[in-house]
Amino acid sequence: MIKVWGRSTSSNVQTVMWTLAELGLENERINVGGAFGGNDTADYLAMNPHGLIPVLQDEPDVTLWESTAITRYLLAKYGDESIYPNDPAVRAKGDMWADWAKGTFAPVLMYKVFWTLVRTPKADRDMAMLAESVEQLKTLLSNAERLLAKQPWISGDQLGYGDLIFGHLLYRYYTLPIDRADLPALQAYYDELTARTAYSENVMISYESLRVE
Ligand SMILES: N[C@@H](CCC(=O)N[C@@H](CS)C(=O)NCC(=O)O)C(=O)O
Repeated sequence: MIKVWGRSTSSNVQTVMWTLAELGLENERINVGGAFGGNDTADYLAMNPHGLIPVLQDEPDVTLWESTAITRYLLAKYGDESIYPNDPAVRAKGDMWADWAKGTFAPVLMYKVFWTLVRTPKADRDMAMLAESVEQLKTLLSNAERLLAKQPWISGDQLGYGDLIFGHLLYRYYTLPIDRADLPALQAYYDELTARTAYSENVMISYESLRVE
């Protein structure tokens, strides 16, 4: 059976768990990382030399780290044409937004806004950087808004790789106490995501246990 190593509160673990659920793949998740620890043992480092979560093991001998690489592996091995198109030009449309989500949007949302509001003691918060980052999110998401006004999913006509890498971040975006731009297509897209059991069960997970006051 497929095994995932990583705590459920990790957004990178959530990408993998959501993908597994969309593909209907049975799996076992082992709590590792954060308060659970266990990601600095020799056995764990043999699976991921960086000591980070998630790690995915698929029988007989596939061991992978990096959530995006894991997601692509799962889609390529177990997905069909609708979730991971064979046509390179069609696939690349979802890839572009996935790379943008991971490389441009997530660093601002996760490392600046989420980290400041949830994982930094109040006394140490850089409020000027936070305000600037919240404004930056409005600009970044207005680009996603224009796409979603034209098509139902980030990847195109069907939920795909771009959605899995971008969409899981929206739970944190919409639940953090920040000022948000009025983006109706993005809001409708998020509503569609939250109506999916695969998303609600694997992504909409409280991050209160990570909070530092
Ligand atoms: N680029 C990596 C990032 C992995 C990463 O930074 N994981 C965090 C959790 S989201 C981690 O392992 N933190 C240490 C811990 O939880 O103990 C990926 O996408 O998988």
